Amino acid sequence: MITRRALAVTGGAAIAGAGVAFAQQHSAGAAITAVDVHPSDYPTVEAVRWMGEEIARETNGRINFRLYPSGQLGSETDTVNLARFQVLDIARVYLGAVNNMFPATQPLALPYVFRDEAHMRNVCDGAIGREILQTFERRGLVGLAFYDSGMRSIYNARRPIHTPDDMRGLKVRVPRADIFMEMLDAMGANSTPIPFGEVFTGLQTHLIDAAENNWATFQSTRQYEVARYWSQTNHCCAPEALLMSKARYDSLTRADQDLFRAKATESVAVMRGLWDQKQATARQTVLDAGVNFNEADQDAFRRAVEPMKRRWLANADIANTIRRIDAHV
Ligand code: BDP
Repeated sequence: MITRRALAVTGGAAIAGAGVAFAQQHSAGAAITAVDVHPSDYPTVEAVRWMGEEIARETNGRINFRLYPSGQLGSETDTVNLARFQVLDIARVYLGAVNNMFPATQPLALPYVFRDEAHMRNVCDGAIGREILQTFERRGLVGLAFYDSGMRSIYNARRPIHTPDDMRGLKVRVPRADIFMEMLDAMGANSTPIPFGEVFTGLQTHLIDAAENNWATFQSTRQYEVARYWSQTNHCCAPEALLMSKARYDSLTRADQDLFRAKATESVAVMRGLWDQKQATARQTVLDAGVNFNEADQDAFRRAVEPMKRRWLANADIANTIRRIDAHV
């Protein structure tokens, strides 16, 4: 059993040390290690579990998945690196965690890029999605699929947010990515990048006042118990990424590689079915628990982030992808 302590990954040296410890156990079997920060019953974890069961069935048990949910093996940034160096095999992470390292993912994380969730799904399923997934191979990963992450909105422990003016002085937790920091700063807040696993305590101890995420995460982390105001901004619809260690992928036979790709692609539909249910039930649970809900002035938020968006669009590659996304059904 790999413990969180054994993999206490806080920096390069620690990652290397953890890598040795993990690789020793890892080499013993043909198990595929898959990690996620979410708990066992979250749609992303369920979808990877489904993928593993399918692959075990198709290979008559020759390949099995071992899941490490709930961030047991570290933060998303850590696990992306652990996968790159084949210490673990599959990391399901939010796009924010890879945004700085893989610039091709940046257009998907900019604010107000997708018209709605259907638009995001279509873009991810099409040529744009495929091209972006391919770029992970430049740095030791194979991009297997994009999963849904819904629309993100802002929640906080102090007051309803209607316009960016209401954001003044709020310390808002963001994923550690330049786009997210600039986005929340442009909305008038003080962006504070801290790891996902520390958000609940951060809100509880008032280290931060607010965070931004989707309904499913707000509910499953119980952050709604400490942040009682949800303000619907729908500012970001970046997807989740399902990534595999390229070294591990390359070590598979051609037939197994095809099987992994096929089952990962099929798992997207499984994930989306679970996701639609989870979003609806999570929202209801949170509202039933008395969280104050309000629609924010989304036009005001769009205007606030326009200058920061324009700066990113000065990059010709990003501008080109955004044009293609706009024109996409
Ligand atoms: C959630 C993603 C999770 C991220 C988290 C975050 O599913 O992978 O770690 O957001 O904000 O929606 O860091």
